[in-house]
Amino acid sequence: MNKCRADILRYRLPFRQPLTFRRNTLRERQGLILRLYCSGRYGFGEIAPLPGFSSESLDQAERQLQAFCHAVNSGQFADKASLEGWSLLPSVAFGVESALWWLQQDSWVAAPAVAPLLNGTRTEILRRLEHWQGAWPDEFKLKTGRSTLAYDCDTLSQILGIVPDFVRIKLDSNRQWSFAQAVRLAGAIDTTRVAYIEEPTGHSSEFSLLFQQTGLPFALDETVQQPGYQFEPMPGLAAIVIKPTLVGGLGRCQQLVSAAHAEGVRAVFSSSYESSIGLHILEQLSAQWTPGELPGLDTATAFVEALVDERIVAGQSINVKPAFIDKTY
Ligand code: OSB
Ligand code: MG
Repeated sequence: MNKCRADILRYRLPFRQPLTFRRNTLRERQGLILRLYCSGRYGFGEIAPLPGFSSESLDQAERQLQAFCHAVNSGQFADKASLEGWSLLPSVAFGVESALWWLQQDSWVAAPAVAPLLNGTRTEILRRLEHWQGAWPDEFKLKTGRSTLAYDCDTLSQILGIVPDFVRIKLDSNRQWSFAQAVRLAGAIDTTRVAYIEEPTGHSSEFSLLFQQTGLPFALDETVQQPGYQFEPMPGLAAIVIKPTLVGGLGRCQQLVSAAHAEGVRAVFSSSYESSIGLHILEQLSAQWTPGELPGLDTATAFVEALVDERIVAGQSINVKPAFIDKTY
């Protein structure tokens, strides 16, 4: 890595509508793009801690990324092994490791199909499904736990009345229900049409009990993003959701994928509302490491515009739209 250069671009990307991530309402997403240039090739990474979900702030991540860039630019960064002593923050580990991984990629595989997010009001969701054009995806994702239980059950059954029989729904409660509410939800819906429910109640120790009592399979999301999480099979565990910006480095993500697959559990990559550069990396990781899986990457439409319009070519540089550049250094 002797002749490498590293620089940073800080972006601000407005959302179409303000989004709330656990008590944090955001009008725009802010993040950093790391650009590495080594032996005539470019590699990119994205570092964008998500307020409410990431433990580190953007400023903390920026300081650590600047130290990394300084090490690269002053020739003190020999190779990937030099990262060992760094104890990088999760978002920085993801950004740095993916930029190094990007440098090794000669071409891209086809982008995966994603599980479309059913967001907006119930009327908007149903109208969208009634006018669905073309092929149906195997799975959709629906957030629950934001309204009453009865309302959520009703929305789900109306959705199931429109989509073909083979389509299954991923539910996501973000730990909103009590155990008793989750049992009632499972009793009121056709659980065979539900692929799984992410984090149904406040305590992950309850999820298997919920499955044993109701047959409703679950997925771990928030649990997986916690620092010390170690994969272990659990009764009813259908999938682990991997958000690399929150989990950290690619090595750790790959270990989680292998550990889950070894036990026949799905591993599903999911976004933390990264820009189109981060999303491109997540699509590639999903297509390459979990082929055939429908990742949770239907988040690009949350933004007014994409950070990048042009096709992303392996090894080549990327023109970020100037309107969204806060600063470069
Ligand atoms: O609850 O899964 C979540 C994005 C950021 C933070 C939390 C979540 C999400 C998503 C991403 O839902 C989209 C998806 O997984 O389909
Ligand atoms: Mg989730």
